[in-house]
Amino acid sequence: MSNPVSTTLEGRVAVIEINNPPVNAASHAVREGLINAVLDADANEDADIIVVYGGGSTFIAGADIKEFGKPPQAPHLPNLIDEMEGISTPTVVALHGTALGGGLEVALGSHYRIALPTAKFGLPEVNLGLLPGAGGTQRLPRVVPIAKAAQMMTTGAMIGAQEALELGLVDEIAEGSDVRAAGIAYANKLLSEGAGVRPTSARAPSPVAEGELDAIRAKVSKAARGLIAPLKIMDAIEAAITLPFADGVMRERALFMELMADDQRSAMIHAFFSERQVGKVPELKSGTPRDISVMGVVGGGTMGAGIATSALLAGLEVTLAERDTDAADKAFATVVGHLDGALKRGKLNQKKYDAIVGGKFRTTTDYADFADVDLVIEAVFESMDVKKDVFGQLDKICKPGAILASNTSYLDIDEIAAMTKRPEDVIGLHFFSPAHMMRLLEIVVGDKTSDDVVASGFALAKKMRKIAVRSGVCDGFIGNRILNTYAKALNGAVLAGASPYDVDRAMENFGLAMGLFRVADLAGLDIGWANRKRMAATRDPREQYSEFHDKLCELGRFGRKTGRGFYIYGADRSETKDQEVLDMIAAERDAKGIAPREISDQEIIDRYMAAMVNESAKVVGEGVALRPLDVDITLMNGYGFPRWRGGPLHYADTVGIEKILNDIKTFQKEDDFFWQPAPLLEKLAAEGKTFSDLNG
Ligand code: 3H9
Repeated sequence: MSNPVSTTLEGRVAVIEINNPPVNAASHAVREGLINAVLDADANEDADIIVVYGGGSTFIAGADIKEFGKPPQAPHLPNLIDEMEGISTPTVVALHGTALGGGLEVALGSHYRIALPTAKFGLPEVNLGLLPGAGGTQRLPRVVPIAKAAQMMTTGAMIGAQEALELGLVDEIAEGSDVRAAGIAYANKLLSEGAGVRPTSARAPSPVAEGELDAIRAKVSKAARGLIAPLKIMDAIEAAITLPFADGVMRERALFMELMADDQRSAMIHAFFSERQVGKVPELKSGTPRDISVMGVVGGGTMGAGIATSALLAGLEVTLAERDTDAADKAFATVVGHLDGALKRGKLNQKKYDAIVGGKFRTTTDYADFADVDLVIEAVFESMDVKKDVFGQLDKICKPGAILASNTSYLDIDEIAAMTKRPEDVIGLHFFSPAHMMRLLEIVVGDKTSDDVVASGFALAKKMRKIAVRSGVCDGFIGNRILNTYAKALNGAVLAGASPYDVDRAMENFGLAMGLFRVADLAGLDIGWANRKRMAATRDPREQYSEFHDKLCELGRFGRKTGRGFYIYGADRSETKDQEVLDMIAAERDAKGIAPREISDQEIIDRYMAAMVNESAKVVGEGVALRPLDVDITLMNGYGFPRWRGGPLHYADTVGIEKILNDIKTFQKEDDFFWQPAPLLEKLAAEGKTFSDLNG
């Protein structure tokens, strides 16, 4: 392999360029090339100072994640950085793009740092279940205040050049956009000032006030929710404060190796690569995205307003239709409310905000205003008849080539498309609520949807900064179909003896932010009720149907919005369990002749996971999801499945497919209609294969 690191001499400055596209990851070849280049420059009598920079669009964006899990090859990054720091020739890094992880650690090991104004810095290892393992946990607390170091490392958040300058993380911000020239100019300036080496490791750690570290640790522990890396990072920071540098580095190493060996690390790296893989779908090779700059939205409820906001934030022009002026005004106010929030959070600047409220966003009561839109998305009531009517009208009004999209979360896109004379232009774009916040977007491809339209959907998702997952047509698509199945399994656990509160506790301890019943209360119990009514006529009589959700709805208990659901909600945002709910469930058990038994939290999770993995395997086996990773991304980004567990199918690989299959067979004894193993699950078990083998 050719050397990705090259050196040129500019006067007395040895200029070292790293060239390992796309992100200059510190692969083995980069590490080897860099250490050789630095040592050669140090030995070169014609070089008085060294500049290191990244070729292309960025400095080093971190260690090469693809090498993780393989036997490590010397030179190792921590040793390389120690050696760089220890040479007698002053070293400058010139930073642009994103100096992340191991890249920022290389910068911290250099004697001086200059950055372009657009450069960003971060130690995002925590997002991969890791800690900065090349001296970062020991050097950063010697440069920036302890609280800032902890925040950067435990959240992985990036900072900009100006903040880095104020913190002393960089010494200067350069003018212009030529990082190489900036590095050389700064090196010459340092030479003229007679600057010498300035090892970070020789500096004292930033001061820490009495009790400060404990307070930070308590905050980090609360936010970690099952993730182990943040607290290990705190251990490493404590070592930076209390131990000599060399001992602190050894402690960092030991903690890093612990995390490296943990399942959380492989789960989060699976999540990282899957997020990049999920957008690679066959239609992108054959299809050409259409230009989408003007969008129509039908319906200004929670979903429609959220979708409109998301499109406006992405720079599109939006016309939203409602049935009358009052509803249109209300939708306008909702969207403006969202935009106000975005303005406050710095997601939108004043100029763009003014342009949006000043005309880029319009409401109407007449579909005729959709005549020139590039894409129109319907977000009306979830009823096939209503949707068919809307699509029939849109077909007549929208210009040729306009994309007609539905935000349905369950209904058959092919049946909707059949209402138009252009089924090839019809697609499902299933946003998640609140649509301007949630990152997931299911792109539902109908039988006749053209490749160009699919490619357009993915391009739109990118513009909106959404994670798009391709789904085939089935009831509920990937996400809601799987949700419905594990909800049935958990309702089954309740009928068998658990309480809804037991289920929520078990799920939350497993890592979800909210259990099934809390989520149902938040979303509104009437949504599931309407859906169950829709399905009632086709429900198999062999299904064990739990009635307690419907009973609550019949009492007008729709969840949070009515103050009562599975929980009772107080005006002070309090939430209490309700004996009435437990009595109602007990009555249902009596009526069904079920003698309740003790259900452990472990059994609740086993049921939840077995049902979820089994349905996921059906979704993959039937081709509704392209690959197991598409399911994992959907559940992690739309249904609160903990990222550090890597999604249900990564989880299945981790605990073993045999274990899942055995659980299904155990539960089958109780209800052999519901618990039928997916053919794909049985096939993988028989062949000794994993879901990961199907990810390609
Ligand atoms: C670390 O440094 C550990 C050390 O502390 C200790 C070591 C001892 N390696 O995201 P994009 C690929 S841990 C390998 O689409 P963007 C990526 O998969 C590391 N590959 O671009 C994709 O490939 P493909 C700490 C990597 O412009 C392509 O590059 N660092 C790596 O939207 C483009 O990526 C991090 O965690 C990598 N490190 O965003 C940073 N990074 O084209 C992780 C990217 O085949 N990276 N690739 O799909 C990022 O956050 C973003 O990629 C970045 C660019 C912001 C850099």
